[in-house]
Amino acid sequence: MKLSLILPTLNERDNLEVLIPELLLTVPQLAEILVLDDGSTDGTHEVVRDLSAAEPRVRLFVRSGPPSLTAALQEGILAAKSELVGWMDADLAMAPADLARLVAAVEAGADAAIGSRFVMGGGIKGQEAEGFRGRMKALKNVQNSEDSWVGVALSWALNAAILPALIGDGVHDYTSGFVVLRRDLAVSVRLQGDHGEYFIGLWTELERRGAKVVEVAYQIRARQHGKSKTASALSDYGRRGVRYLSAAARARLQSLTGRAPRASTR
Ligand SMILES: Nc1nc2c(ncn2[C@@H]2O[C@H](COP(=O)(O)OP(=O)(O)OP(=O)(O)O)[C@@H](O)[C@H]2O)c(=O)[nH]1
Ligand SMILES: [Mg+2]
Repeated sequence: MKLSLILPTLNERDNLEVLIPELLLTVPQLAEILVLDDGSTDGTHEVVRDLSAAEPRVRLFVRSGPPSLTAALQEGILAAKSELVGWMDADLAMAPADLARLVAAVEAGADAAIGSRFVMGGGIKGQEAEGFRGRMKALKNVQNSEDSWVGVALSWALNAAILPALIGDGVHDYTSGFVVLRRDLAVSVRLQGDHGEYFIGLWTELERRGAKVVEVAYQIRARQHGKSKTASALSDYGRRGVRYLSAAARARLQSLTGRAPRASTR
């Protein structure tokens, strides 16, 4: 099966120079790489244009309008041409070999394969050993990267405790952001939100429709080049936290109303 891969970018020059050649070498199903950029000023455009001159599978989309990870992904889904569509961060957080494992899971019969940090064999940034102690140690390890341990700890708490309590059982990586799915399915779901919270609405909607969703364990890697676009100040974490909680509440409501019998119009 052929794959259209979306890479959302905001100042990821150094990462793309490594990531795109590695993807092309590692994932034979890759029919196209769509780079959806939001006003990068670090030379990201030049790097992608150079790569696309030598490799027509690489396409650059320069977005206009307010920067938004969710809007960039939505635009990429609509532009994708292959039977499968997928996306991953462009900051080398996800390994190309793991993308190949997601593609294999869909080829084996799933409608969607989600990369999961929270199933056996997966890991959060900096994690070297399984279990609670392994995750605590990860918070220390991540301090040698461009990622903040506070962000990693919040993401862990969200996925392991807060979102399961609000939404109930489902996939284990509620905010994964690493997925391969059938394009017809992707096109039919509207992504909602601004940043990572869109993912909650995506997988809950897939499950509500009865799609076969599988989780594939992977170890996320800490950022080594470029700056994180997620929160750096405490107030930002608060703002983003509210968005995640609203997305969870919306998903919960939709699943409840979706299962309720329709009111009779007679
Ligand atoms: N097009 C576009 N891409 C974005 C935007 N914000 C972030 N990205 C990209 O989305 C991916 C994820 O962004 P990161 O800054 O790594 O944020 P994150 O992975 O959610 O969280 P951390 O890695 O924990 O900071 C990266 O490839 C970014 O370049 C945006 O507004 N527009
Ligand atoms: Mg990242």
